[in-house]
Amino acid sequence: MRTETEHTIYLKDYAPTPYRIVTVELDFKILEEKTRVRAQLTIEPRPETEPGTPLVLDGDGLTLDSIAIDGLPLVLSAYLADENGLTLVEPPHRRFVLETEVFLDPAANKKLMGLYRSGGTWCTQCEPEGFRRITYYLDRPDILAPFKVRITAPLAVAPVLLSNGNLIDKGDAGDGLHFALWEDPFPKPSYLFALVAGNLGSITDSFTTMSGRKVDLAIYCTHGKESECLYAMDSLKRSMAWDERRFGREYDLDVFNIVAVSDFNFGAMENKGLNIFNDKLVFASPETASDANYGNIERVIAHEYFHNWTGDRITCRDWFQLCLKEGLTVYRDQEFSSDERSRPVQRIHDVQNLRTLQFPEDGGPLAHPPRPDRYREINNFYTTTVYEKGSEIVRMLSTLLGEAGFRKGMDLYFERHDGDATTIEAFIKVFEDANGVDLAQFAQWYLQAGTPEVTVSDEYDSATQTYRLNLSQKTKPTPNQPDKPPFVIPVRFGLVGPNGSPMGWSGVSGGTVQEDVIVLDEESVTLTFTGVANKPVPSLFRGFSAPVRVVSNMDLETLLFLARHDSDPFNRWDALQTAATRLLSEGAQGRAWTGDAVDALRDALVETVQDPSLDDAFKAQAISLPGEGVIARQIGENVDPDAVARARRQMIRELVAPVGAALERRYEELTISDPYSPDAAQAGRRSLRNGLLSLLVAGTETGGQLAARQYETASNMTDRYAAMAISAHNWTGEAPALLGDFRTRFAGDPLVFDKWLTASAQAPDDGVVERIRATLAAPDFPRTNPNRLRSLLASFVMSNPVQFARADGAGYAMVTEAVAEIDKVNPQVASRILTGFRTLPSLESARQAAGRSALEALRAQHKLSRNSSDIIDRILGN
Ligand code: 0A1
Ligand code: ZN
Repeated sequence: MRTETEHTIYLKDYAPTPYRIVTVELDFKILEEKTRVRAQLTIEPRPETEPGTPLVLDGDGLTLDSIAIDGLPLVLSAYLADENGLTLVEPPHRRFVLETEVFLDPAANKKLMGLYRSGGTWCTQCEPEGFRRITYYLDRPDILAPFKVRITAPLAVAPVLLSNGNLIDKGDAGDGLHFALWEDPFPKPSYLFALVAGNLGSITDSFTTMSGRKVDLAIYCTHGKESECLYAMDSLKRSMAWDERRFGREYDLDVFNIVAVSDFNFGAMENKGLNIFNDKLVFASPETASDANYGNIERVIAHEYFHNWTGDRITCRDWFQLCLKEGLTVYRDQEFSSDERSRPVQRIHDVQNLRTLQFPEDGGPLAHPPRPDRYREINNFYTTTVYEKGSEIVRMLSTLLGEAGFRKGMDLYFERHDGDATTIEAFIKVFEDANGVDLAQFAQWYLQAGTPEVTVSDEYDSATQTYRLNLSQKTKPTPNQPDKPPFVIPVRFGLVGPNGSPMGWSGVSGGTVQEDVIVLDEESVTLTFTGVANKPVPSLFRGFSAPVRVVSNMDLETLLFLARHDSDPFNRWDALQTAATRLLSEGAQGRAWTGDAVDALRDALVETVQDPSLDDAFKAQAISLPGEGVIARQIGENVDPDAVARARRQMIRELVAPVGAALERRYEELTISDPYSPDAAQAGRRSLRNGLLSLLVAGTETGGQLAARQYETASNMTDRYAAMAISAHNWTGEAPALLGDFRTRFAGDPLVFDKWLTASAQAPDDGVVERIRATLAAPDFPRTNPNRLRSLLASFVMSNPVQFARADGAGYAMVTEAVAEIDKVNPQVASRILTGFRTLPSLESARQAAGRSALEALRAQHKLSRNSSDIIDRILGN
C-alpha cells in the first residue's frame, strides 16, 4: 500500500521565493488545553516579482482561525488554506502585514516536530521543516528575518518562558497568566526559532568574551537535576573560549540558554541563543553516566555552540547545503575535543565511528553525496555522510592548504558571508580566493558518493637507491552515479627505515608532493623517490588523511612492524587494525589463520600495552579488535554474520590463552582508588582496564566471574555498565543476573534504563528477539519516547548482526512489526531504525531474501510515512 504521493525535490530546481519576509512578530498564548499562535509577518514582493503572483506559505496540519492583511480581514476568495499551507491568491504589490491566527494542540504532537510537550514542558523543534507546524510561513532556510516573540502562559505551570535572543520585557498578564517578550536582532531562518515554557530548575553562570562583554549563561532542566548540569556548563564555557582562541569567533548576544528535555528526536538543536537538548546529552553524574556519556556531552555542547557561527550567523541557502553547516561544525567539534583531550585518541575514535557507520552507508543502497542533488524526505538526510564525511572533507581542505591557509579561508568565510544563507560553492570559493588555488576538482568530494578504494604497490631498486610508489584510486558505482571521476586525495605519508626511524630522500618525481602530503588527483600516480638508502616501508594516510579504503598487499610482518615503529600514532593503531581485520575476515570465510600469525599479532598487542610512552586510552583502542561490522565490510559480500562472530570469538581465545594471567594482573593494577573524575587520564585508565576485561571475558573461562565481581564492586557507571555490557555481549553465565540486577537497581532513572535496553538488545543470545518483544509489549514501556525506542531497536539493528540478520527472519520480523507501530506515532524514529537494513545487499542470499521480504511485507501491509517508505524504497532499489 504505497499511497504517499511520489515527490522528489531537486537541487537544480532551486529558485528564490517571489516574496520575502521582512520582520516577524509572534504572539503565543499557551494554555493547558490548547495554544493560540498569532503571527504578524511583514512581507514584500521582490523587485522582479510580477504583480498578481500568488504567495504560497507552508503549513503542516494547521487550521486557520483568522486572517487579515494590514488589519483588514480577508474575504474567502482571497486565500486558500489546506493541509499543506496557505495561498494568498493576489497579495498587494507592496510591503504589507499579514496577520494569521491558528490553534495548536502541543500535547497531541508525538512527532516531536513543531511545538510539543515533553514531560509537561512546552518546547519546539523546527529544523528542518517544523516551523510550518506552528504557523504559516515561508519555511525554508533562505528566508531570514528578525523575530519578536511574546509568550503568555499560566505562571503556576510555566514560570519559565524562553525564546531566542534577548529578554526585553516581562510581567503579569492577569488571570494567573504572565508574559515574556523576547527579541532576536539577528535575522534568522525559521528553523532556528525556539520557544520553551515550563516549570524548570536551572543553573546559571557567566562568560566574559574576548572583547570584555559579559554573557549570562543558563541551563534549564527538570527540578532536582541541576547538579547534573554542571559538566555541561563547564563544557559550554570551554567551548566559548576555544572558538575565540582557535577561530576568533566571539559570542554575540547577552544571554545563552540551554534547555534539557526528555523527548527529542535527535541529539540537540542549535536554535539562536536557545539551544534545546536531548537530556541524555546534558545530565551527568558519576553514578549514572559513563565516561563515554561525559565525552558526548562535552562534544555536543560544543557542537551546538559552534553552530552559532557556522549555522546561525552563516546559514544554508537550501537543505541540499546541509553539509555546509553540519560537516563544518562536526569538524570544529572534533578539533575542540582533540585540543581538550588527546588528539590521536580522538582521531582514532572518530575514524572508528566513520568506519563503523559511514562506510556501510556509503557502500550500500543508502549511499548519497555529502551534498545530495535530490531528496524525497529531507529528514532522511541527517546522516553520517552529511555529518561525519562532511567533516572529513573539511579536514582534507585543511591538510591540503595547511593550517594557516585553512584559517585564512575560514576568516574570509566569516567576513564575506556573515548574515548569508549560502552554498557549498561559496564555501569552496573562500578557500580558493584566500589561497589563490583552484579547488574545482576537490569539490567532487561534496558531489559524489562512495568510499574511494586506493590500491598501493611499491618496489625498491637497491642498485639505484630508487623507490617507486604507485597509488591508484577507484570508486564503485552508487545510486544514480555509475561513473566517478577521480577525487583529490591527500595522502599524508612518511617512509620508515629498517630500524624503524624516518627515512629521507633526495628527490621525488612523477606526482605532486607537498611536504609530507602526496596529492593523488588522477586515477593512478607513480612517484619515484631517489636517494633512498634502504628499502623503506611506506606509512600512508597518516592521521587518516582521507576517508578512503586502502588496499595493499603489505604482509602481516610489515604491518606489525609499522604497528611498533610508525612515528604516527594513528597509523600504529591502524596497522594493528588492518592486520587483525585481514586475519578475521579470512577466518570468517573459512580460510583459517596460522598459529604464527596469531602469535605475531599477540606479541604486537602485548608490546603496545606495555609501552610506557603510550597513554592508556590509546592502548585501550589498540587492544580493541575490529567490530563485526568492520570485518563484514572487509569481506564485502555474501557475509555470514555467524561466521564473523565465531571467527572473532575464536581469535580472542587464541590471542588471550597464553597471556590470560598477565592480562589479568594488568587489569588488577589498573584499579583506581581516587574518587571518580571524568578527565581524560582517569577515563583512559578505565577504558584500558575495561578493554582488558573484555578480552578476559571473551577469552578465558573465569572472565565471566571477573566481570560479575567488577559489576558488584563498581563505584561508578562506567565500570558497572562495562561489566554488564561485556557480560551480555559474551552472554556469560552471569549475564542474565547482572541484567536483572541493573534493571531493578536503576528502575527510576530513564537514562540509565536506556543503558539496560541497549545492553540487553545487543546480547547475541537466541532469546534476544523475544526479550525485545516482551520489553516493547510491557504496558509501562514509554513507547513514544525516542531515546527508549532507539536504545532498544536502533541498538539491535545496528549492533546485533547475529540476531538481527538471523537466517529464519525472526529478527527482521520483530523489527518491522515494531516499526509499523512506531511509524504511526513518530516517522523520524521509525525511518532511523529502518536504516539498519542498509547492509542487506552484503549478506549471504538466504538472509538477504528474508530481509527483503520483511521490508516488502511492511511496505505492502501498512500506509507508511514518507520517511519510512523513502528508506525502504531505496534499500530495495526502487
Ligand atoms: N542541527 C542539529 C540536528 C538536528 C536536526 C533535526 C532535529 O530535529 C528533527 C534536531 C536536531 C545538530 O546538528 O545538532
Ligand atoms: Zn549540527
